[in-house]
Formats: sequence, C-alpha cells, structure tokens
Amino acid sequence: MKQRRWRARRGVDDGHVHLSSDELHHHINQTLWRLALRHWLCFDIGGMAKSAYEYVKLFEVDDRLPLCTWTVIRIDGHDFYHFTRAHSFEHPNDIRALRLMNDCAAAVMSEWPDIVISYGVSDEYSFVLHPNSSAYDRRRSKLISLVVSRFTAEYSRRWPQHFDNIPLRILPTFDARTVSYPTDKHIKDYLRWRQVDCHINNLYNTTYWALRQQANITAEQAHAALDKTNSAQKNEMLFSQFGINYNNQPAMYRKGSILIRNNYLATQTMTAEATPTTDTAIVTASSHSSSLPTASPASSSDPNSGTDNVNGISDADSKGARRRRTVICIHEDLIDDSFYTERHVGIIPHIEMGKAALKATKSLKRQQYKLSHTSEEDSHNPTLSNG
Ligand SMILES: Nc1nc2c(ncn2[C@@H]2O[C@H](COP(=O)(O)OP(=O)(O)OP(=O)(O)O)[C@@H](O)[C@H]2O)c(=O)[nH]1
Ligand SMILES: [Mg+2]
Repeated sequence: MKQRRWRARRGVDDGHVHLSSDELHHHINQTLWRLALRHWLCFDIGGMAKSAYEYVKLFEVDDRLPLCTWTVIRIDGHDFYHFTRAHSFEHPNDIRALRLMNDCAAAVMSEWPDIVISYGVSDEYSFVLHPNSSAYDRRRSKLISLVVSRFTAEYSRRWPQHFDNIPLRILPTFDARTVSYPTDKHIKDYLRWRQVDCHINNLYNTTYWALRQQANITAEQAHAALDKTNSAQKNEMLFSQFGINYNNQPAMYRKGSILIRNNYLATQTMTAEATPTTDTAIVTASSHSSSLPTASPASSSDPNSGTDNVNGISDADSKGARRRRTVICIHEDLIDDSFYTERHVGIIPHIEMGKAALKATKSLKRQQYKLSHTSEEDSHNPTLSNG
C-alpha cells in the first residue's frame, strides 16, 4: 500500500523514479546528514568500529596497586551493631557468626590463590595479597570490589547453614579498603596490630558481659566498673568474681581466626584439636563460586572434631588445585616471630625479585606499554581528531 502511494506521488516511468527539485534537495540533505552523523558517531580502525564517545575512558584513573607490595584487602561488616542485635547474636562472641565469617573468607581465599593469609575477628576480615600478584593487573577497584562482593554473597548464601531457624532480617553489607605495605615487617606488624586489637576488645567484652550477665548490673555500671582498668585487672576481675580463667577461653575468641593454605601448616599442628576450644581447626571450602555447599560444615557442627571438611575436595582433583583450594583455619599467636620463622615458614617470605616476580613485572610493563601506546595512537589518529 505504502509502496503504491510512493510510486503514485513520484510517478514511475520505465523503471526510473522522478523527483521534483525540492524532493531531490531534501533527499540529498537527508543523505548528507546521515553520512555526517555516521562519521561523527563512529569511525573504523582496522575493521574495529569505535564510538566517538570512547574518549571518556581517558578520564578513568589508573588505580593499580604499587608493585611488589603486600596488599591487605580488609572488609568490615557495615553497622553490625544493629545487624547482630536484629539477629540476636550471643554476647560477647557468637560462635555461629564467627564460623560463618571463616567459611566466607575460606571461600574467597580458595578463589584467589594470590591471597596467602587472612585474618578475621568480629565482623572484619583481612586478606593479604602476595607482593608478586598480578591478579587483575593489580587494579585496586577490581580487586576490592570482587573480594567484598564475593564475601557478602557467601555470607547470605551460607547464613542458613549456621543460623538454621533465624531468617535474615537485614541484608548484610560490608565495606572494604586496601592498604599496601612495602616490607615483610610492615605486613607482619599489620597482622599483629589486628590480633592485639582482638585481644584488647575480647578481654574487655568478656569482662563486660560477665558483669552484665552474671553480676546482673546495668550497661552504665559495667562500663564504670571497667573504666581505666588494665589487662591484669580485668583478668583478676574475671577470675576472682566469676571464676573465669581468661586463658581458658576459646582460642578463636582470644586470638581470632587465621586462614592459611595447608602447605604452610607445620605437621604437628595438623594433629591438634579443633576450634573453638583449642588452637587449630581445619576448614576447606569449595573453590567453585557457583556450587552450593552440599553438607553442613563440619567446622560448625562439632567444635571438638579435629578435621573439618566443608565441601570436601575431590580426590580426583589435581594435586596443585587441591593444595590451592585447601584452606586451613587456625587460632594461634601471630605476634611472636616464631609464627613466621618456625611454625609457618615461608608464609611471609622476603620479597625477592625471583622468577615469578620478574615475570609479573614484565607482564605488567608490557600491558602498561600496550595501553599507553593504544591511547597515543588514538589521540593522533586523524579519523578520531576529525571526528
Ligand atoms: N553480640 C555480638 N555482637 C557482635 C559479634 N561480632 C560483632 N558484633 C557486633 O558488631 C560490632 C562490630 O563493630 P564495628 O565494626 O566497630 O561497628 P559496626 O556497628 O559494624 O559499624 P561500622 O563498621 O562502622 O559500620 C560490634 O560492636 C558488636 O556490636 C558477636 O559475635 N556477638
Ligand atoms: Mg563493622
């Protein structure tokens, strides 16, 4: 119908379309506009169409982590004061919550082999990335967002395994940051700092909640009783008033949780008893991001079991893959240097420009060169400047 009207208006004679001069003018104008627009919006380099808007990429900031530095990615529960109360967490430590945090961290670690050690306490976890890591070109925003989103997703997914009858009333969210440290000493001191913090907070909270729950006093009175007390006085208070020997408290509460790969575990600690009453537990996690846990984690069900196998790594897996994926949770003192020099030798090695580091640096340099070369080419490209 449309076709007929068109023909009727313009008239077709011997297969030729006759246009009036106005129509011809209009048609030429339209075609020119179309061509101009196409030229303005798109250009073609080596067969690859590029949008003229692509220049906005130049505003992106290069946020790569400094080379050859230890990098900590620390995540922290957002407003967990309210989250924990909304879900009636036990005071001062809720074992279910700590195990859930450990499981999530193990899942993160098994996904990223470049994370050599992780440390968790309360609602926070620190993931330590090896200085030679070239994961995601060391792009900070990429690493930070992937780790925190994976951890958060795991937290919701694994929640029912640890809190059977308690529905998630508030969605858990975590913030994240990175800090890079240039030397082995810095990264050890970072871990020591977190463990000292764990000790200070846990001793305070244990005494505070003993006063609240066993001496039946108000929050204000408990805070007042603890005001200006040192560690020895809190220990004494716990022992004399409540018969609690702080050193007999579960190591997980006193020392936090350390996740390492089993190849760094000294053989004698492999046979030690499990979390939370003693210093060592074993947690393994599936490395596959989309696979749902098949069984409830043994680490959560039996505090006295020596070996916990959350998702069971298949025997059919290759040795390397199995090692990469097996993550172990221990609760030890990492303040004393013996943690690094005797018990877990090689976990924080001296940074040497060994083969792996050189390879990573070269590959980064190559990528950097490629990137700068491409943007230079773009800015000198006549098609682009015309566009
Ligand atoms: N009852 C209970 N509370 C816990 C436990 N672990 C963490 N929390 C709570 O989580 C809070 C964690 O402290 P912060 O991270 O400093 O505070 P936050 O409320 O999460 O606030 P932001 O991190 O600044 O968003 C603690 O103050 C506790 O209230 C636990 O095992 N039991
Ligand atoms: Mg928090």
